[in-house]
Amino acid sequence: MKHRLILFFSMALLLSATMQAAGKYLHPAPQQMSATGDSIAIPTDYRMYVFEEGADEPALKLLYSFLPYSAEKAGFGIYVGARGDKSVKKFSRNIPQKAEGYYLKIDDNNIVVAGADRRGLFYGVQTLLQLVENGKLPAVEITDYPDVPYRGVVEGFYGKPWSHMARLRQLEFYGRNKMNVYIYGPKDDPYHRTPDWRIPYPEEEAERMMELVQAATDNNVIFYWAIHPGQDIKWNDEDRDNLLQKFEHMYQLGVRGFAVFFDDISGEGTKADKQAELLNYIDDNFIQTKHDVAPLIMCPTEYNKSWTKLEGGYLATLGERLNGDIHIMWTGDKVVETIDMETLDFVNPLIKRKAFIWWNFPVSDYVQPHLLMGEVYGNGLDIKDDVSAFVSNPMEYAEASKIAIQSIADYTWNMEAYDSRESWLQAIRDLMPENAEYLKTFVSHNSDLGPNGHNFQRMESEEIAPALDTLLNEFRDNGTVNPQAYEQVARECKNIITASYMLLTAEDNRPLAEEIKPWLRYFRELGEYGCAVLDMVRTAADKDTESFEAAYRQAKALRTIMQMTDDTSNRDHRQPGVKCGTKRLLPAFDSLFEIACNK
Ligand code: LOG
Repeated sequence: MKHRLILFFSMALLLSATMQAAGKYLHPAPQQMSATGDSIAIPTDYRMYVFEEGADEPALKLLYSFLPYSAEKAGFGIYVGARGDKSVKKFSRNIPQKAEGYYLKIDDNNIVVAGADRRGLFYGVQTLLQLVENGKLPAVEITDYPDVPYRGVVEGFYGKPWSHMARLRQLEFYGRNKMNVYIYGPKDDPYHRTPDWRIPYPEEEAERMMELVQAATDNNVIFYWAIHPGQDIKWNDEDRDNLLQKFEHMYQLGVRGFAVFFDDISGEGTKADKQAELLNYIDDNFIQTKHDVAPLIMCPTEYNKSWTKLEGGYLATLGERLNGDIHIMWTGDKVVETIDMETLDFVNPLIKRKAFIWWNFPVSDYVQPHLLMGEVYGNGLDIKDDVSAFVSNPMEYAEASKIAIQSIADYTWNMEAYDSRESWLQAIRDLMPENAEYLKTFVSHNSDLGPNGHNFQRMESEEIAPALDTLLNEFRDNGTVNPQAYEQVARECKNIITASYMLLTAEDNRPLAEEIKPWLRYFRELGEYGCAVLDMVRTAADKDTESFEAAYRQAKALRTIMQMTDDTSNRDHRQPGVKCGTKRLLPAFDSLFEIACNK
């Protein structure tokens, strides 16, 4: 009995340790996962049962990049396929009845990756790769599928469109994070919008477009190309054919997903009945006749609740007239707002379908001096059955946007398991594995938007905020310095300085370091300013006039330098400049400066 108990407990310990090992690397979190025993060494001698030898299939390419060799007579079996394939027939009962789902099992004798469809298989292989740790694989059984059918990104911001390289990096990143759509629609691409939407891309751009489509295919992402014709479209046959010709040109380049955006326009183009007529025509005569094209997506002119004029009947007209298979985008109660059941209860009955969420985060085109790299929180965890899609509109800084995008991937895959903080920390580690601590310091103070027209706010500098408050209050009220709070703030200022130069020279993600360079400079100056202000506080409390004078002059000089950096960096924007730590750090330092001067 005693032995059995010991055995039982050690088994239980073992299992929970394996669970942790398995869970640690898995994001998005799988719907169901159980550890079934000890880990196994990655097999070197195995027989691969593949659905189609040599098939040009992303899931197989990914698998072969990791397990290239197959022995005819080996005992260990690797079964790979999707529902209906002979290779995984034995496991068909285990495959979830959900689009893009998969069943994954690893034990002493077999590895099974069985998808509900080809994309599900690809996701199963992605999970398998994520499970690898130090040449081992945990024994697990996973049944997994996404909560939201379409998950991804709409490159739909104003400002400098992403570079070709940035987009290629994004598409690979979406594949790894189980996102399945990328919608191309940068406002500042002239061929996307008025007046050049009618004109085909020049050769060089067309070639790049083809490369993007290929990269999307390799990563199992649907590449959508969006057109934005509303500001000058004429509701006549000529412009209808112009639009179809442009779509045909994009189809020839390999595009198999199409969208039409009518946001941010005025005049004739905003008419719901005309928009619906055009879209149905495109749907009937292009999307449906091609047979290999994804469902049409449209962005309405009234794309959020605050802009909806119910009496005008705009959304109701779209809801009634648009073909049932056309998706309608929605940004929520406002242009920029988190998404909850209430906004869906408002819009879904009007448009007579589930809204396709265009989430305006972390887009920063209306607060360009700020980087939005904080936690992704505030969206309802109960909306999975009421949306057809959830895509993020990012910042023009592609790498910096990945923190939010990764969390949106986690959220849209498995809402119930979503933990904004854990997801954020994991995204930081993934983005800069060797400098994660420094990056965390940086992004902790780069998340709020400052005052803005959409009145959207995010938390910032949460960890240091209590110490800042204590220091400030005691110094203001009693002229005393709280030693613990002082120590904590002083340490944070040093961390800020260290983080800024470590990130400036970081090699584990050069594109990110380049994007955030102006902010890193300002960030270091902010840390230095904080140190000088703390010196002022300490010397003022000690009534050490001479040292106070020196600290005061330094702090003042540093504040001037910060202003100079703000005034000269990041100029090519409608709202130029750089800002960091505007929610808590900078106001606290400025207040301490003022109070110290008056002591
Ligand atoms: C634009 C979008 C822009 C975003 C944030 C939509 C549907 N359209 O107000 O291009 O990036 O807001 O500024 C928008 O959101 N208009």
